[in-house]
This record gives sequence, structure tokens and C-alpha cells, in this order.
Amino acid sequence: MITVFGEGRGFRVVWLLEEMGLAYRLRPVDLIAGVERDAEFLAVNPAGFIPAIQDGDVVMVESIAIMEYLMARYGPTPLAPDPRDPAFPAYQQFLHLGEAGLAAFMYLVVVSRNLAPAAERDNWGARKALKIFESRLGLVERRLARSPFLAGERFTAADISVTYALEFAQRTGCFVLGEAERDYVARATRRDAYARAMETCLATKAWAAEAAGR
Ligand SMILES: N[C@@H](CCC(=O)N[C@@H](CS)C(=O)NCC(=O)O)C(=O)O
Repeated sequence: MITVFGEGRGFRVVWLLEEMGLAYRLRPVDLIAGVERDAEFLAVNPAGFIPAIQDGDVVMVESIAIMEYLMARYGPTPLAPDPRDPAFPAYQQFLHLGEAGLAAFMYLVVVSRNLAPAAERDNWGARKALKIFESRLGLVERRLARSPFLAGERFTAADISVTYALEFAQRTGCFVLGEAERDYVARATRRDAYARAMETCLATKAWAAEAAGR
């Protein structure tokens, strides 16, 4: 049985597991309370960030790497086009851009605006991170002008990666998505596996409801 530690970007992993129909359990990790006394989690990821997975003897961190592991280990799956498929380069690029180009930079904006001491909230690093997020988002917009999903006509794990980043940006109130991105998020999340992942990830579900009501 695969154990997923923590929501946040762990939502990507849970969504993927639901798409693939694999058995798993979600083990909540409370970052707000602090992980210092969570010995079971720290034994899995001594660096203390989420998500992490444990699958037998395998322990991994980094949501995109975890997704690639699960698809390679338990696939093949239509979520990951074959490397010889013409959809593969765009798939591979946007799978990684969702974290390395979008969520990681937006995370710096979010923690600066919400967690930093008042005098440090508006800082050069956070402003630069927002600009980088916007420039990478331009690549997503260009791609979506040509196809409904990032790898082409079919939904793939690249859409899980980028959709998470866009929902993260929107729910934190740090970015307002344009119409094309909102339509895309609606298209990508109109899936049974997404709904099941939401029922599992109760903190994410509560956060989405709170953001929608703002
Ligand atoms: N690139 C990593 C980012 C992981 C990350 O920053 N997670 C956040 C919450 S979603 C976290 O644990 N932050 C607390 C910390 O880094 O100490 C991934 O995609 O898994």
C-alpha cells in the first residue's frame, strides 16, 4: 500500500493515484502546527516538507518525481505519453514547468505575502518571483490557444501538474487567472478522479471551499 504524506502538492500525487486506480492512504501532515514532534513523518522526510511517499522500501519526495515514479512503476498509463509519441515533448516540458516554473515561484509569493514579518512582505524577491510566474504562465496560455490540454487533445499528468499550480495561485488570492486559464482549470478538473481526490484531501477541500466563498 502506498502512503502519501501531506496534502499541499501532495494533492497532485493523490489525483494521479486516483486516475491510475491504485490503492493508497493519505497520512496528513500538519505544517501549520509544525512537524518537529511528528517523528513518524520526519523519519520518512527528515527535511520536513511535503509531500513524501512510502511504497514498500521506496521513500521519495518532490511531487513531480513521485508522479514520474508512480507512472513508470505502475504504468503504462495514458497520463504519460510514450517518448516516441509526438505529444511527449510538450507533456514532459509542462509536467516540469508546473512545479519548476509555476508553483515553486508562486510559493515564494504566497509565503512572503502571508507568513513574512509585515515589513518584509513586499520584497524584491517576491516581486521577481511573481514576474517569473507570469512569464511562464504565458507559455501555458500560448499552448492552450492551440489545444485543450497541454500535451494536445488528451489529458495527461502535465495537466495535473499545471492545474495544481494555477489553483494554488488562485486560492491563495495572490493571482487572478484569466478567462482562458479558468476555462482550462474547469476542463481539467471535470473528472471523477479529481472529485475523489478532493474527497480524500479534506484540508484541500476545505481550503477550496473557503477560497470560493471569498
Ligand atoms: N518542489 C517540491 C515543493 C515542496 C514544498 O515546498 N512543499 C511545501 C508545502 S506544499 C512545504 O512543505 N513547505 C514547508 C517547507 O518547505 O519547509 C514538490 O513539488 O514537492
